Amino acid sequence: MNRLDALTSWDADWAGLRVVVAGIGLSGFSAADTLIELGAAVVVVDGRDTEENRAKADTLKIVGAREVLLGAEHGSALPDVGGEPAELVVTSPGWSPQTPLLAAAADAGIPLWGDVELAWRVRERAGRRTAEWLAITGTNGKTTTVGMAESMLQAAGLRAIAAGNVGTPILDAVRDPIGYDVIAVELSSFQLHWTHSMSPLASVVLNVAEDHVDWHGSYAAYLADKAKIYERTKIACVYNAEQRETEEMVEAADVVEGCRAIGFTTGMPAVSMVGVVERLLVDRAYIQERRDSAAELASLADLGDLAPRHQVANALAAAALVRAYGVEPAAVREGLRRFDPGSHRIQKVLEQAGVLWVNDSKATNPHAASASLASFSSVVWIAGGLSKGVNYDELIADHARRLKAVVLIGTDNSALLASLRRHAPDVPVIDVPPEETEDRMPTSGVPAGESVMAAAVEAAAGLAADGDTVLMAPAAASMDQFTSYAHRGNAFMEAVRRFGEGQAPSTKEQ
Ligand code: UMA
Repeated sequence: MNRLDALTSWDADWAGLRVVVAGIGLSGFSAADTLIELGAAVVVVDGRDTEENRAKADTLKIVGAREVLLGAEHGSALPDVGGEPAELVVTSPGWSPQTPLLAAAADAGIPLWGDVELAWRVRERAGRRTAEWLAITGTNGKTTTVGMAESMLQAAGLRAIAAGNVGTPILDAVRDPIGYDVIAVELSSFQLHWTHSMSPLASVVLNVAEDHVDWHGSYAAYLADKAKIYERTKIACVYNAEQRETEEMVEAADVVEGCRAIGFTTGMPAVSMVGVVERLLVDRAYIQERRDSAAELASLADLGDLAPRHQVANALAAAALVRAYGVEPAAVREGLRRFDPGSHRIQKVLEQAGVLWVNDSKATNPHAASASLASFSSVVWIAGGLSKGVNYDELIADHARRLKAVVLIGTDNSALLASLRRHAPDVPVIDVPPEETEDRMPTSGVPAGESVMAAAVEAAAGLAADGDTVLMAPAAASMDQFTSYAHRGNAFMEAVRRFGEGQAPSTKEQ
């Protein structure tokens, strides 16, 4: 038997296991720290030798890391651990399988896990409660749905937390000294790629659309990684009844015997689904009399005044997951009422001179941008960024009629521009030049996103008139000019506020 096969609890024999941890970001740091605590021999590698990474490296060395290797030169080969070959590599999700170090490990037959695999294996620990996992993935809506599930679980009086891709590394949740009853785990396709033995209580793929093609190599490979979430599910595989691909994933999954397929729909639910009837969110899945009745969970009003359709879908998916754990309808409603959708998602920033300014920095792919473009009729659209190899034709063709003008940001917006030329040739496009950003990034290490966004807002202001919406929903990731989508959203909101203040006196005079 392989030594790793026996490593299925915190109390297993991890001592001396030779592990290379790839990455010293959020997940890499938590993985290295955990493995050191378990007594493993750990070498950490990160391609960036920054002040922040050096500080983290010092901490890990103090607690007992064998070595921390920082700098681009270390990413190309797999290091030994204490002069001997590694027995395991634990990688951060951002590292693509093609990265030379990971490819070398795969070639040498060394097992590759992500932090989620490690977390799953150490979640049982003598004397501590073991949390059940509700696993959530999807191209869009993951963060909202884990937040809603967390809120519902807490409203039911359970000790629960949202963790994983949402921001709190899953290993931090698993190592919590008090422990949790349930963890709502947000999983990206990257994390799922490196997860092999997880067996969640319930799981969901909210929706699928093209994203992260560059990392996975193809859309089919991306879908295959998403589908892994359903494997070994114990109670409920939740699928999107309006997207057949997700149901097919459930059908193909190897689940624990007795596990059910539960659909969610924003329309009338069939048996074994949750859905909407006369403005009520209802359950026809978990009640005994589901053949001929439905239980009320909440009303659309509990989601706030203007909940768009995808938000209703997310609420239903979250409800289907927590109901699998046995959460009562009253807690589903209370959880939705308490839930704060957070910022950067179709967030109103300013309404001035008849122009509505909206921040949807969270729209990091065409699917998400499509949902927000669909909410407005005449749009000055701020878009562009890291496109991740996706195709924009469908998005532009679907929404060309709403576009009054487009302001492009991003260091390479050629894909977006080409689609605009093909499907919206009459829509004026203003390109915010990236040069200023490129000048400043390498030297200062701080993206000059603020100046790019200020220029974009200024350009949009010149194009928008009474009745228009200026929508910043980039359909691309942010990391070419910003540190994160939150940074991009904050830069937009700040620029809009400054613009609004500048305009305010003249507006009043009119
Ligand atoms: N690095 C390299 N070489 C590489 C890639 C990265 O050395 O080829 C190093 C970087 O220098 C950095 C570290 O690896 O120091 C970063 O690792 P990472 O990119 O995997 O990021 P973490 O800080 O570990 O954060 C990750 C998730 N990031 C990604 O998947 C890109 C976070 O999701 C998550 O919150 C966190 O783990 C905790 O679980 C963020 C994200 O953008 C929000 N996710 C993507 C998305 O939602 O679309 C998938």
